[in-house]
Amino acid sequence: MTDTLRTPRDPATGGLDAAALLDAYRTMRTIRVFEERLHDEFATGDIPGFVHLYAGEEASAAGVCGWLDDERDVIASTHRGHGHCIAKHVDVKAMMAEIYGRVTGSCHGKGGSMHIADLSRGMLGANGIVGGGPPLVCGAALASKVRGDGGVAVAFFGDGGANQGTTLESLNLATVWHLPAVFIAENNGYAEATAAEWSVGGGSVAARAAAFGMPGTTVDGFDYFAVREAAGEAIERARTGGGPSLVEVRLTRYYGHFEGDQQTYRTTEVQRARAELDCLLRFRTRVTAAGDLTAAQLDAVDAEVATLIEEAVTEAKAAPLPTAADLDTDVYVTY
Ligand SMILES: Cc1ncc(C[n+]2csc(CCOP(=O)(O)OP(=O)(O)O)c2C)c(N)n1
Ligand SMILES: [Mg+2]
Repeated sequence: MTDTLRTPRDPATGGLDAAALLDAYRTMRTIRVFEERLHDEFATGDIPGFVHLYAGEEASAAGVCGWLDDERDVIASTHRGHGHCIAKHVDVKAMMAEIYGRVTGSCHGKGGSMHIADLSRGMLGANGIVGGGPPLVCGAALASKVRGDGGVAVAFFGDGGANQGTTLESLNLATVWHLPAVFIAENNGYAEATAAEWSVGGGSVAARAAAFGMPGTTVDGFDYFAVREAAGEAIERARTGGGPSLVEVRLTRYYGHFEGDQQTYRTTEVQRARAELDCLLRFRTRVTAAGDLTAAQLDAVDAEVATLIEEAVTEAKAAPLPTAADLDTDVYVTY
């Protein structure tokens, strides 16, 4: 039960081979470009509903989900869910179409940004209810435990979500039921405009783990390798019957709480984070300095991702909207 800032065991590149490193970079880069493009597209007025961007936080989704498989492991996400979806292999074009409200979307255009879900990838859903994910994860983890399939369920939530009763009840239940669950608190310093420094009693989400009898740790969320190591320990513990863990990932969101947020509550922190801490830049520096990947290999991923996102937007805009006849479908699950 520690609350120390972790550094990776292997100071270079986490012991990953070139293919795994490229995969991790591709995930983070896809999230970044997806979000930056959405930032631009939202400003045109073509996207319905609310959009909360995850840019800046990529190392968390990639560092955690890199340990999970699509069949037996599940995640529950938040209102800021695009990064989690991409890292859990939800189809990027279907996500874009969903955000545009098109029938080709992950949920046939009926969910939008905050309700993207894909059970075939173990993605239980983004969630408009702050603190809504942790109880779902307790249920999913219990199901895995009963089935004995070795599956792990992971809940992502924010510093604001960490103060919700549902999250604290879930931490308790996960311990009492000794569940294969992992709780990832993404502390980006704010819940809407409210500073975590003010609203998180005790100052540390990770320290709360001790009250529920589970390990808690805090990790630098700009460092992909540090997140990967901390999450790997927690996921391994869950998978091998060791019960739940809590990992607090400290990071910064690059855009406002929602698209349109004037951000009057902060000044230079984003500029500093982008220039000095950025997870993609740090990853690039680390892997090229270690000689594990070349700049050309990373540039090739950048080009591949740029094409994917361009196609995703073009195809989403060209896809049809749901019709009135679609209103009655997908409302209830039929067994
Ligand atoms: C139960 C509930 N209460 C309040 C809200 C309004 N709300 C939406 S996002 C948000 C802040 C969440 O902050 P945090 O959990 O830190 O996530 P972040 O936005 O920083 O990723 C609030 C209060 C909500 N959606 N659901
Ligand atoms: Mg927050």
